[in-house]
Amino acid sequence: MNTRGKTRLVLALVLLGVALLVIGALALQLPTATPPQIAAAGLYPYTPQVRNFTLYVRDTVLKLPDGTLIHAFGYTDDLHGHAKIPGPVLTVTEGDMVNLTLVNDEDPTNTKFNAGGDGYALAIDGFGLADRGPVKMGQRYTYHFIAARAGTYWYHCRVNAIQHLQMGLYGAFIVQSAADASSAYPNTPLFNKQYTFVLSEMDSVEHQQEYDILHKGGPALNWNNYQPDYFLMNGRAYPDTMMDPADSINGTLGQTVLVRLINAGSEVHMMHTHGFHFLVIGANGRKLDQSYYKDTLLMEPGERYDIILRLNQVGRFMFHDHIDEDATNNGVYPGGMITMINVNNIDGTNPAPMPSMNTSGNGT
Ligand SMILES: [Cu+2]
Repeated sequence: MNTRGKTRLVLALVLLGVALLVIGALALQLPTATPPQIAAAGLYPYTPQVRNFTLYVRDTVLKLPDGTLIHAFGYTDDLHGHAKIPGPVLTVTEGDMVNLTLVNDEDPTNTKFNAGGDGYALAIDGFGLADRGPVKMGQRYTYHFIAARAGTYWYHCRVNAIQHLQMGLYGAFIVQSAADASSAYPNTPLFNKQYTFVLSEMDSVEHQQEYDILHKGGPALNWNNYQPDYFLMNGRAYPDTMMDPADSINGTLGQTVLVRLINAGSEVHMMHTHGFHFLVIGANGRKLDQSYYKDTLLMEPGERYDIILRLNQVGRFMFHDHIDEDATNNGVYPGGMITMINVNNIDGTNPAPMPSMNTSGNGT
């Protein structure tokens, strides 16, 4: 082969290589199967749906029960809204094809805390989302994936994670069982109601320092000095956990309740029920081979547990983190990770008064 021939061959090989790279990149963008294909394959006793979600990153200010304000940022599904901390609960059914779009745009809220400079990227623990890399300012990216297995998952940012998770970039991702939406997994107890509790903590001093650095300049904050002083269930500290019925367990005698617990914080939490032992049926997005009873459950950062409560007695019972400092607001008890299990009679009455926290209510 003469020199020109060799040059042509090299050029052709380079072009072929580029073409393969492009095809490969496109293939990575595509879901592995479409819902009709999944349905045809008979993998799920359910016709999978296409589920579209969009998450924007926005500022917010958390107001704690003692009046402390914490600057934070997190996700919202509302283009013009403030962040929700935790982010919106995204619920799908096993087999669904999910299009989850992450948008990094100008925040219409006026505090401009989330500058968006480093970009954002989503991870869902338990799913291998395509590693898109940071979604930079002005960009959006849609993650495509099949919600292949029922379970309790969470999504969070994986760019500058130590700062971004502290700020509030996390939320619950729930995959309901395709076999029966009223059980978490095949052959686990049927439930009448389900709750999701996202646990996290915040260091109000470091949040203020981060906010000041952003607006006035200064050296980068060392988040390893993290000393949380507020402890949150679904973004609220007691007694604000009493404000929204979704943040406490409210049922009727005889009902069975599924509680999905997600530790989105950086510290361990020790969730404890008064009055009940609960059945642990799932951990970290999987059904346990052997369920077991507990009344105090250690949850390490990132862990999820699915627990079943059988409401077999009427009353009001505390449900709280048994690490006592986590049941405070800036060191003052009661606060933080405390909520209630309210079990009414079938006629809706409940003879039990709201317990005095200082005597721990209906026993410990
Ligand atoms: Cu207690």
